[in-house]
Amino acid sequence: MADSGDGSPDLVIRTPCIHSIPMSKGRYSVYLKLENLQIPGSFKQRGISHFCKKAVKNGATRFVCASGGNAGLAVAYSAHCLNVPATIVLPTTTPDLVADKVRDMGAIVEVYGSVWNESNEYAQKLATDPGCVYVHPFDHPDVWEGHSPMITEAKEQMPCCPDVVVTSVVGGGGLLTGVVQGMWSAGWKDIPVIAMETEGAESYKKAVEAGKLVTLPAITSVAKSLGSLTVCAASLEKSTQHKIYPALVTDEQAVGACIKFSEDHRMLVEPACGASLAAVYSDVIPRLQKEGKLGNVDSILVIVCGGSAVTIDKLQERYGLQS
Ligand code: PLV
Repeated sequence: MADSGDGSPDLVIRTPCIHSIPMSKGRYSVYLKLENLQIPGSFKQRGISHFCKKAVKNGATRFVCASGGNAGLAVAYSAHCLNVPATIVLPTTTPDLVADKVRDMGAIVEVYGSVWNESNEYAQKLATDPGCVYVHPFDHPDVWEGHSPMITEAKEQMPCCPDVVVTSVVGGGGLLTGVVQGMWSAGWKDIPVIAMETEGAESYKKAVEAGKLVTLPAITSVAKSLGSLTVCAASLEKSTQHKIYPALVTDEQAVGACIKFSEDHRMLVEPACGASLAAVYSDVIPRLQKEGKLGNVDSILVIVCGGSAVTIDKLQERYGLQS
């Protein structure tokens, strides 16, 4: 494994940032930061591996994480590379496919709770032994710090500054927090962010509207990886410091965007990521322009956050939405 320059193994790929010709279609230039190409399948690898490396330096001998799936895969992969055992607690909604992938990476899987928040309470109880470190999938400064270089890399890779950055923030809001931190490091403080959620998982939009954290009664969207009932306080705070526009798409639009993306770019991503792609494939940008939130848009940077809970069959069945 390559060395990251400080003697520790390099667990993160410098992903490509490509100009999408099919998604641009002459309206605006769409650039895609392909975080789906991280080895465990999502952007989570950035923040989680950064957290895990620091924890090992500080004496961690075991990791425990509760995850909707993608954070668990990132912990399992990072732990494997760092030679540390890991236990991943998955909610019952996590598909077997993802549980198997976590096991393949050498981690122990425990299935507990119908929603991430319940799995998380259980994981925190497991992590009380000395040396055992609980890895939070989205609410930790090291996680945000690890996510942020995706933006500074994109700045080096793009021929121009984008007029807007699109990201699927939600779940816990860790990705959004890291993206905004990266934008500040890149000198992109004035560039707005569109924070995409699906209807039924809109814990961020609700929090921004209320000006305080809001706990949803349940996640009713198919975008289960976005499924934290409450976002982290840091992501809400960012909305007071940066132009962040929460926007919603339907499950149908998110799944439709995954299908279109597979045709346009020959890659499979989860509906959690489809929510961001749907910002381009559906009418989110003109809608925000009409509301006076966005000005002229010539170029867009979309964070393709990825996700492993997807198969060709699931996409063909449209995640059961038509039945
Ligand atoms: N996934 C979390 C859910 O936390 C997890 O445990 O894997 N896009 C994808 C593909 C994701 O998997 C997630 C979160 C997000 C976006 C949202 O990221 P966050 O949580 O940092 O806002 C409950």
